[in-house]
Amino acid sequence: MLRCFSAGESHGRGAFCLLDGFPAGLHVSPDDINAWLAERQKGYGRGGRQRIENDEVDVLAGIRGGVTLGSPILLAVWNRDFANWASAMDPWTPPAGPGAERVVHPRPGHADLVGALKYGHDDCRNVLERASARETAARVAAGALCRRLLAEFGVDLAGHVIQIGPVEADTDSIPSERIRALAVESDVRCCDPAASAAMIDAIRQAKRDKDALGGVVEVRAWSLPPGLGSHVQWDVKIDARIAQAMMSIQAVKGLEVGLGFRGVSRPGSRFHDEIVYSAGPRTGGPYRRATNHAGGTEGGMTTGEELIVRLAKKPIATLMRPLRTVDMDTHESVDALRERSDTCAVAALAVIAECVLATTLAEAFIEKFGGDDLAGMMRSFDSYVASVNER
Ligand code: EPS
Repeated sequence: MLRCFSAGESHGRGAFCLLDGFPAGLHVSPDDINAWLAERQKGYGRGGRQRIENDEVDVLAGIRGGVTLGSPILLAVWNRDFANWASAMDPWTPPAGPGAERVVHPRPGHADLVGALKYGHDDCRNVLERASARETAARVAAGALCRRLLAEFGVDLAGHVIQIGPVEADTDSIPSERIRALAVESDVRCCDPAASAAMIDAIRQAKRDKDALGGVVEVRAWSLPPGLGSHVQWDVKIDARIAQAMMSIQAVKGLEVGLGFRGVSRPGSRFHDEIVYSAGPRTGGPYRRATNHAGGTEGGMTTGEELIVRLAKKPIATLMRPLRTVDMDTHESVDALRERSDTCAVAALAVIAECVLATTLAEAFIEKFGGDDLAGMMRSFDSYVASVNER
């Protein structure tokens, strides 16, 4: 069973990830992980923090000589900014120096207030440090390993931005294999150049207005076998697991699989995907769908068609023109804490979502094909795909 947990405070020593249950025998290089850490840091609209950080993975356990051992993999992405916060974040001595003052003006839209109430903190920093989206560096590192694993089975994924603020791109007709190449051309990871330019203008305007923008990201995964996940119990359904993983990404407020909300106005006859037969062999098997409105899942299992998921991200909640909040000491109405922040991080979400989806799919692969070692998984996968193609 693959399990993935992170640890780390935004301005603490680093972002850490423990990946337990990852199979032995996968050859990996530092660049397999660092390339995705670098992609996550890109994107027009990020704040000053990204000029401080230069994320690289440090493997603390579980990989030897460039090969995974089957033992827990512990990954660290050290925070360069920790040097500026060392005394404020020191584990043993009470906070001192820059950043040490108590945060008692919780920011609307953040975890600050509820976290302080729930955990009994009288300094919201004890909450916001962990709630920060810096944590996604750790999950991207783990997801990068998972996507390396999936690549052994021919599975690939691509995430891209389809909306920032009011600006929408039309990318439905772009084949998945082209998405990555087109998205990396754009400073906001959008495949449509005209929309990309308008998105950058919108972010620039939001920054001038001391405001923030959210958006919509789409992730596609392809060359999947049918039957990842299961219909038999609610907690093993693949779409439910994807939804939990995706909704756990900071600031994500909505999720769609396939047509999702956009499909409800259609009658069933124009929603459901007709089944056709097309002799393989093919990883997805010989039974195809004439359309893919379902987005690659039926009954909580992958169908073998492309998996298509969309995520809605709310605007960043730290505003340079702060909203009103309450001073938790005096109960007076005051401006929220104004911290250095990003104007828009939707482009980063495209990379994060890709890596988080890879982790969920790797978990389902390991469950279906056995997770001790890659060679064993491969035998089981080959025999399953062969049997599906004979049906
Ligand atoms: C974040 C606030 C900003 C972001 C940070 C997430 O950090 P800071 O408060 O240090 O300026 O830059 O994201 C990252 C550091 C990152 O690597 O993605 C927040 O409050 O969520």
